[in-house]
Amino acid sequence: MRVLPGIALTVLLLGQTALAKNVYTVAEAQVGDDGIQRLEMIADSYYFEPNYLVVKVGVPVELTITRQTMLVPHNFVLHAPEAGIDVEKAIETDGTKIRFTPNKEGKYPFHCGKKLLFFESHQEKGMKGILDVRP
Ligand SMILES: [Cu+2]
Repeated sequence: MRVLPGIALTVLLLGQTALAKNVYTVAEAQVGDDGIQRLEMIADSYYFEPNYLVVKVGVPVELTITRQTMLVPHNFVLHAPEAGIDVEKAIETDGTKIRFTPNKEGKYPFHCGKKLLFFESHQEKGMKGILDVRP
């Protein structure tokens, strides 16, 4: 009977490894009638979904991120001042809106900056993604 907890732990670890793989889910923003391109993203433990966001350069972006976890805090960090983006904001369960206008094409990584004590950071667990600014 003492083997069983070991098996359960192994399955759990395998599950976390699978989540941490670099698998991208792509979402491309659509520009609304008001000239704003909108995207929605979920923040869960420990990933963003979608995690590859495609936006147009020079058009205001409104990104709504919703946290799926009640107890685990998450945030959104994207420092790309060269592209006019410099964001570090806590993500709430009722949806946090992040607004910026990307002014330079390129691929800019974002991540969750949270970390609990001596554990791996959320970013190391797979909580990261790419903002792809296109013409
Ligand atoms: Cu996080």
